Amino acid sequence: MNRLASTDAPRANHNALNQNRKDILNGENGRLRSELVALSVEKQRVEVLLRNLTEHNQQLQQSYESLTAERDKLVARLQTQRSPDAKRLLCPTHWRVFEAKCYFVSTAKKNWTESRRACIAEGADLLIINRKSVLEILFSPGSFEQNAWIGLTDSLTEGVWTWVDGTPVTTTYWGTGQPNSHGGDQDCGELVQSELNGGWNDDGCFAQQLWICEK
Ligand SMILES: [Ca+2]
Ligand SMILES: [Ca+2]
Repeated sequence: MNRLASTDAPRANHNALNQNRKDILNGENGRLRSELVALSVEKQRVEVLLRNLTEHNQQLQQSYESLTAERDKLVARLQTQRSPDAKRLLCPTHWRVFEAKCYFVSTAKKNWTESRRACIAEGADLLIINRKSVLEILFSPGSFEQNAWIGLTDSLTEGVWTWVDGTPVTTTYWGTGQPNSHGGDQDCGELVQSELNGGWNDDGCFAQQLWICEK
């Protein structure tokens, strides 16, 4: 009996070991299955998220393209409005167009204050020359046969010249020896006729001259 018992003992141990291993494997299998189910659920969730993000991305792309097209249209419209041809239509008859602004040179003569009033009545003001191109191309020295008032004055403070819109005068085109406040009573600026080599002169505001409006 003892001999038999000693023979069966290893087999019993072996069976117990096998059972134990089976239990462990079953347990591991169950855990892996649960993990697989959880991963499948997570995969579906990520796929839905990816689909939503793709749709959102497409919507953003469409918005971007539509905004870009809208911007291009607005830029094109702005350029049309600024083009000389478009602006010409907006300037009154007998006004000249230059760099998207309207200019008027009178044929009548008035003093400086009355000249300015005439410009304002047209929704304009006396010419301000703060762009080199305006003086050098549009009203170049030598292009005038008669003097013409511009929006330049030192009537507020003698010797301090300002434009009619209140801006200081930075670049100047005074003729030789000007401004000289001749006779102590020259507070208004004019473009000088070509025979006198052009440029600017300070003149008595009461003088009757042509005038130039700008708007
Ligand atoms: Ca003066
Ligand atoms: Ca003068």
